[in-house]
Amino acid sequence: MQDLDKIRAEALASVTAATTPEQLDAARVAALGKKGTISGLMKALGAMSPDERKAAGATLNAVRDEVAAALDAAKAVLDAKVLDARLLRERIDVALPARPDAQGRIHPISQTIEEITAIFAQMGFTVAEGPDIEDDFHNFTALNIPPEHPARQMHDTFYFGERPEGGRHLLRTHTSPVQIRTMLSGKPPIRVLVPGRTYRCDSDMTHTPMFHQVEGLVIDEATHMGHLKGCLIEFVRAYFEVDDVPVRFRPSFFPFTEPSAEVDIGCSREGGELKIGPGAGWLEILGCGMVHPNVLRNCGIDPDRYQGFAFGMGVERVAMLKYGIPDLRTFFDSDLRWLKHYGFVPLDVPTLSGGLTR
Ligand code: 2U9
Repeated sequence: MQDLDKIRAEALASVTAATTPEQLDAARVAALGKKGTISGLMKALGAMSPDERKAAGATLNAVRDEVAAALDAAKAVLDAKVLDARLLRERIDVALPARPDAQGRIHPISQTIEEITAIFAQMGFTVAEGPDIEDDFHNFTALNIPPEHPARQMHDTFYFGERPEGGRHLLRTHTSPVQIRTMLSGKPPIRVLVPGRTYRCDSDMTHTPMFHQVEGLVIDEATHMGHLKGCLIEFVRAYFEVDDVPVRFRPSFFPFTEPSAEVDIGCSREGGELKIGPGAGWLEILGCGMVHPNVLRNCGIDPDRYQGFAFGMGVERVAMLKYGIPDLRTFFDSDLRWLKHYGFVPLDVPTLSGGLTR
């Protein structure tokens, strides 16, 4: 028992001396671990007579419990210390402004899509998205653009290689395949807005191989050209934030709409500065029309019961007009100075009530 007193004293001393979780763990292993001092005495009990073992065993158990309790108490104290130090180290001032040195801005393309979406959401449209890689059916055939139609050449399509089962995938040349998918998978009434990337093999001052479109589609039993005009006039006023902006619908042609129109808005160019609103000039900003009966039929919708309208616009174009961005290609230069000039502060999300542009 001389031994036990010494072992007990040493174990308790090393528990008291431990100032880190690692030292405390070492003290635990040294006393209570498999090869620890107290565990060693426990093993020795086996060699004793039953009476000796009973007495020594009780004392030994008491010492083991005492050391274990001391270890637990010291661990609680050390854990609390470690936590305090960590909380102090990781302290943040929640009253500070968010990321004061943030370099990035919301890209004008993202901002413009948000603004357009906010306006049409107010009118009851929901947003639909689809794949960038499409097939011939969804990008052309279903849209009343048959195989030899000149529109296929006009679209300057990026094609992938021939598939073993025939046919080639392509990068969608407009977001219209998403409306096709919407009509194929659901039933009217339909009111969807489709923003997204589109691709055409074309690159010059006014074209980039990748650009963005927002298209819309409305299908119901009694939807007519008056709804189309009202909807787009309302959009133009809200988007350009000009109440008296003149809007004109000019007859046009698209294979997927009949009749079709292009939408111009009024502008003035006084002193070389372009201003949207009443004036002598016109700017084309949208294409639209009543959905062609063939397109409805291709999507399993009965054109004798349903009709609807569709429209499409280039996001870069309407962003350039609204924000006075002169050069299309700068959108995709990833130039931080450009982004600081034309970009938008994060968290200033456009809403119709809070203002589109702040
Ligand atoms: C379906 C049926 C009809 C979408 C439309 C236009 C007119 C249009 C251009 C604007 C500038 C493309 O980015 S741009 O070059 N778009 O003029 N888009 S009607 O018509 C549809 C779409 C889907 C099922």
